[in-house]
Formats: sequence, C-alpha cells, structure tokens
Amino acid sequence: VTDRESLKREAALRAVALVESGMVVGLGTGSTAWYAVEALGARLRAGDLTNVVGVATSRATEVQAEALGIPLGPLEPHGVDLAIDGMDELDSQLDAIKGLGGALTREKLVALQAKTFVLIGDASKRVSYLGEKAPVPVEAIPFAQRVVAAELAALGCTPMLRRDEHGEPLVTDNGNVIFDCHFDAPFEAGEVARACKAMSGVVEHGLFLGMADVAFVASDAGVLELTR
Ligand code: A5P
Repeated sequence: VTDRESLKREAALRAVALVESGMVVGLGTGSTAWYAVEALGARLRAGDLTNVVGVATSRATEVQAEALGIPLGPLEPHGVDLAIDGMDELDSQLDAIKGLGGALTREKLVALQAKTFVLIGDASKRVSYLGEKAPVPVEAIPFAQRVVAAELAALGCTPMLRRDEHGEPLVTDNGNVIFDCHFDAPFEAGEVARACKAMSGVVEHGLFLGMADVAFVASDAGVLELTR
C-alpha cells in the first residue's frame, strides 16, 4: 500500500510533467500542490525548464516558490498557460470543491485565467456527488458576515465560521472570513454557486464547476488521468 503522501506526490509529478519552457504556471495551494511546486522548482534547477513564471494562489505558496527560486509574476487576463492545484472533492464530471485550505478566491482567479486547469489529488478526494464529505467554503467580507451567514443558511446548509488553531475567526490572505457550508443532503451545485455569487458581501465560493480540464488521481493502482 502506497502511503498518502507518495500518492499526492505522484499525482503532482504527472501535472508538472505538462509544464513546458516559457509557460506561465498557476501554482496551487495545499499539501498536494506543495509537491507540484517542489517538483517545478526541481525541474527549473535541473535546467530541464527555462523561462517559467509562476502565479501563486496564496501567500504560503509564494513563500515556498520564492525559496525554490521560482520567478513569480502577477495575474494577467488570460495570462496563465497551465494552472495546477489540489482539490477537496472531485466528482465524475470533474466538478470540484476547493478551499479547505482557505485559498479558494485566488485559486479560482488563477484557474479562470488558465488555458488549462489541472487538478491533482489522491483517490480519497473522489466523491459520487459534491458535498458528500466536504463542506462548501464561502469567503465573505467580515463586515457582512452575519448577513451572509443568514443568507447561506437560507440555502439549506449550516454555515460554520472557520476558526484558526487559537479559536479565532480565520483570516484569509485577502483579509476575509470563511464559512464552511455543511449540507446534509445532496444539493444542486449550480444553483448554490449562482446563489452564493449573487450575495452581496460574498467574495467567492469553493464550487469549481466546469473548470477543470484534466485531473490526475493517484491510488495504489497508479495515477488515473481523467478528462472532461
Ligand atoms: C486550498 O484552498 C484548497 O483548495 C486545496 O487545494 C485543497 O484544500 C486541497 O488540499 P490538500 O492537497 O492539502 O488536500
């Protein structure tokens, strides 16, 4: 049995193999994306790739990339060739939930500007429907949080304000809060996504629908390449 960290790494390596010299690469956030950033750094160091610029989806990824000497640039319109990121849940349509790592807003911004968006993860992330295991993270402006909580609850979920290890409301890289929205029954993801987007005070939600082009999912049987 391959341990979970090795599986994450295997999935990440498959995605990083798609990077070519001269590309602008979206660098995801989380423990699986970490392996991708590391592998990209290694390919650059080895001289196997040149002229690659990363766009980081979080402060944490920025710090990791800088330490590896990966040049970073700003997010430009349609400016990302390939974005590589982890996922919290992946269904058979390659629709995903992201944001348990708190970086959903920048992750979505980068993925939306990418020609190719690649998700990576181990097989524990696969679900038969979105919300099966994970809540839907929703980032909101702190001033709006009570209003947003009430509007989210009206969608039929229980919104839980995410807290840090000290029990304080978690503050995102953008200075906002996150509600983890727990649904106890399958929901219409497209409707929830639209409703969240329409709420004043909501910055972004973690439903990534129709966005991924490819997913590499690693299990003991090897790495599966899923396409839409
Ligand atoms: C970060 O905000 C998330 O979207 C991560 O990409 C997601 O939580 C996957 O994280 P792991 O690779 O650590 O499971």
